[in-house]
Amino acid sequence: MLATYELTTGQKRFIWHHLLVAMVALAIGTLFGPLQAFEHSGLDLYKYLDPVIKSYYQGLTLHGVLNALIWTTFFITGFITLTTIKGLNRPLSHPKLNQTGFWMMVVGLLTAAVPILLDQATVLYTFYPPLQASWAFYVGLTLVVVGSWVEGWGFYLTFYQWRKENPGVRSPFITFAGLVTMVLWQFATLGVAVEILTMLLPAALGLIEGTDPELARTYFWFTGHPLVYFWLLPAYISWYGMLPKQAGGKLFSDSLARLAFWLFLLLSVPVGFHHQFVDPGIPQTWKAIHAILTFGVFFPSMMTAFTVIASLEYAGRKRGGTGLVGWIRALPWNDPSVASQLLAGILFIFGGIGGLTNASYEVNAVIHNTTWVPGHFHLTVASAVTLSFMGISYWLVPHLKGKKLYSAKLGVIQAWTWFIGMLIFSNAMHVLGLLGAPRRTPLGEALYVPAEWEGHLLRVAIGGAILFVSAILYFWNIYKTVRNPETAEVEVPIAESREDPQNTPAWLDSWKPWLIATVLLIIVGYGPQLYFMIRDISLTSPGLRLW
Ligand code: HAS
Ligand code: CU
Repeated sequence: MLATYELTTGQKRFIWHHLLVAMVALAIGTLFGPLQAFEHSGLDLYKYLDPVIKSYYQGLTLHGVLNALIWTTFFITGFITLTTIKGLNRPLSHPKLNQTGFWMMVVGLLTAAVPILLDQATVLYTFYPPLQASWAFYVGLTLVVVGSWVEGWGFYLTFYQWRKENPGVRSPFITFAGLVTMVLWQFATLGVAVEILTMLLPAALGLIEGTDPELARTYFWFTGHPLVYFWLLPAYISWYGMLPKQAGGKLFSDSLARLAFWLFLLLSVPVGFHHQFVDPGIPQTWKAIHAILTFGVFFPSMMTAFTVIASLEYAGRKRGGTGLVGWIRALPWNDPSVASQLLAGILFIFGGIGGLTNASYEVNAVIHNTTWVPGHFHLTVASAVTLSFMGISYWLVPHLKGKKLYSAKLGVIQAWTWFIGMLIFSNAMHVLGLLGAPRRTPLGEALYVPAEWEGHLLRVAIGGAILFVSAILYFWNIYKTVRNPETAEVEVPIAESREDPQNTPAWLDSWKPWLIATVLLIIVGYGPQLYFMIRDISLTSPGLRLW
């Protein structure tokens, strides 16, 4: 189906507001990245920020919450608004509902921001009970999540309306994939919703004596793992559904693309115990089951690597590239959106290999709670995801604002500096992890660190500094684009599939069996263990403020 529907000014403004909040969050959140990196190398700039920012941990909380939770959630809901409207060729069926959801998210963000800035919520983005933040932090984050659900319901209703009018027609891929992402998120966030509403918030309000940290962690990682796919899948929507068009080719296989999305929905929840391999309260059998399922959810990413690279090869050869690698050179590397996403994909190959390492029980024991883990997630959420989102914004911001991108060249330089900075940073973090350096620790404070760490700690700082320069280039380019006097009509790039999507088997475009299977697998994967933990709950760990 051709995307003939043009977004109205109001719709563009609505999506832009999502992006604006996302980018402001990223801009503030990234400020703390280099501060942490420099701290590791012994240069503590935090002391100059006192009394505004009181500690390394307050900075780390801001960094994690703003970058991992806020930048992603706002960007993604905005992006899925676009893929819903553009794919279905129609406006949102209940725009007021979506607007309500958005404003709930904004109010939630502000509510959570106050205690974080006042140093009343220095509990990092994973909450870590029995650490206890101000109630406003939990209320605020709950509102962000519920607001995003409300936006999701708006997408479902729009899709439902389209489906009624178009029985038997394959749903457009970008819309389909956006909806799967939203459904995945709504399943995923049930864990953290229960954690906050039954434990953290009542404890923060003094209604209950304390929390049960083991159960709280289990709820958290119920959400925490699929959360990473909520971040990743919008990048995949672009890699499958847009990048091939930008590169001058077509999507290699519509069926494979849909199958990958279904497998993410099916498998991404019941794997959370791979974050709890060292938790004493989880029986070995359940750890083993989740480890096996983790290897299962690795497959749709392998399928993605295959399908996206095949689509790119098709594009590269069409552009005249020959030989084993000639097609790679023939890709439009001078397009900042394409370059960002290709480089994000390359970094993700290493992030994925690290993920598989983490998932292996024995090796996890070596790297758990070391700097290896932030090394891993900077290649994934901060590269595959964030660099792709930056790449998307190089066409999306011009599209929404009707402006010409200020500088394509600067965008390409930005993508490469992110790539190089991240290679240095994450490699150093991985190596340090293998050498035993703990994560979430102001290493610069340590009186003695092993001599063999020192060179790597310096590389952490160098990588962090390059990333900081890259972030400034990004925001400068976006700022100048928004203010650009030169206008331009920039299209949403939507890739055609090599085959007619109508030939994609109907079971790959049918929600019911996949939703039922997902619910069943969650019940099997979490039900028994949650049952025992809830039966034996002891809300006795008093809330702690260690900062
Ligand atoms: Fe992870 C910890 C396992 C993927 C994020 N992960 C984390 C944490 C975060 C995170 C934030 O099993 C830390 C949480 C905390 O604070 O404690 N992760 C995995 C596995 C995968 C994986 C098996 N993680 C991600 C993604 C993330 C993310 C994606 C964010 C977006 N992770 C773990 C485990 C832990 C963990 C354990 C706990 C560690 C511990 O002990 O605490 C897999 O899904 C990865 C599969 C990926 C691949 C790569 C495929 C490659 C592709 C690129 C193709 C290339 C292209 C470019 C298109 C198999 C698709 C072509 C270019 C040309 C030029 C041609
Ligand atoms: Cu995980």
